[in-house]
Amino acid sequence: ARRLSRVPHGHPLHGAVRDSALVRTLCALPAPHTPVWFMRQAGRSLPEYREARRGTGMLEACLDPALAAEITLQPVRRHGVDAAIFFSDIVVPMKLASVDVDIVAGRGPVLEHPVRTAADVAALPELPDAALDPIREAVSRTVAELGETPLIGFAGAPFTIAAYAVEGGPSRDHLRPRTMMHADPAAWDALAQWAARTSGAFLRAQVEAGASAVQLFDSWAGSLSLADYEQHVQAHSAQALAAVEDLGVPRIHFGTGTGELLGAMRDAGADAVGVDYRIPLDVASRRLGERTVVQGNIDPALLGAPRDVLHEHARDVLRRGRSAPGHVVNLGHGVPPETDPDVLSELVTFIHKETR
Ligand code: 1CP
Repeated sequence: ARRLSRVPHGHPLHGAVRDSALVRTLCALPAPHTPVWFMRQAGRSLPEYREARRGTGMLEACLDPALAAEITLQPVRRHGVDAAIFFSDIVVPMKLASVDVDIVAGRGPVLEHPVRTAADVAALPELPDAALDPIREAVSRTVAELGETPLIGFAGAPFTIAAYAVEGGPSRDHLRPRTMMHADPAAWDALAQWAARTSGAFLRAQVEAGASAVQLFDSWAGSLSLADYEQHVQAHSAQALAAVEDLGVPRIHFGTGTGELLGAMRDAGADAVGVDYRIPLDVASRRLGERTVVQGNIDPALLGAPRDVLHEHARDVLRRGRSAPGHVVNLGHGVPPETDPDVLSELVTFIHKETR
């Protein structure tokens, strides 16, 4: 809570958003109910999203401030979640830096020229500050509509960004970036530093324009050993998170398969750590210690189970979450595209009823 005093004058976090369940919980303060939001809540599971996106490419949609704001607001209106997450993508700052990246429907981010050598890394373009203007405008428009509901800004962590840059697209084991760390550590460091600067600037633009919390997504960090994480990744993630430290907003750090990395992810500079569905929250909280808030970790697979089975699972998640100094309910990973939106709305009501 002390950190909140650093939030700039005029920022929405000084108003009603400060008393929201999300912000209070992230600050380990008592809240009126347990807050809930869903990773990938803005996206393919909503018919109004598919309608809004019709005929518009993914990156084009991200760079259209009115459309990005509308898509960000859709799940808040429909589900009554306790936070909006800004509609964008982890590769948007790369695109704004003029890297040849596209998001291919049904596949994900693809680079025309993968970044494989020290020379490729040295040739990466810097992100000009003015290129972030469409992001600032989309965030301002969103926050103006959200009122008391906080907006979470986000960025990709350096390893996850580098995983796409080096592979040139989605991959399973992220072998190429993990090889680069050992084969050419200097090139790896330069690439991770570039990613940290670029993601850091993207985070900062969102907070300055009105986001009241941030989440750093290191979705693929779980493919790393703890030793590799500590030696080749942690300092770069810390640098990305440090880009918003002076702005005082709470910071969430998330990855999947990161049971062994939780303490190291906390130490990169997070107030809250996102936990996937593979380890129970009480176990995660024991690893994280008494000062770190946890976020998670309803198994997305259970969204397709009968309601009483989902409710029993959600009760168990709530029970285990009580061992942490604060608990933000989320899924263990993103909303599956085929999810029935009514299941999400009903789950929000259930979490609020159980915890009020
Ligand atoms: O609702 C929200 O969560 C906000 C929007 C959002 C966020 C936070 C999108 C929209 N992408 C992201 C982050 C993101 N992008 C992550 C981290 C979160 C996670 O682990 O899920 C990652 C890994 C990406 C990369 C990416 N972009 C993928 C994954 C590919 C892979 O390696 O498996 C995909 C499919 C995309 C495209 C994308 N981003 C977002 C949407 C709605 C889509 C689908 C676009 C479409 O085809 O219509």
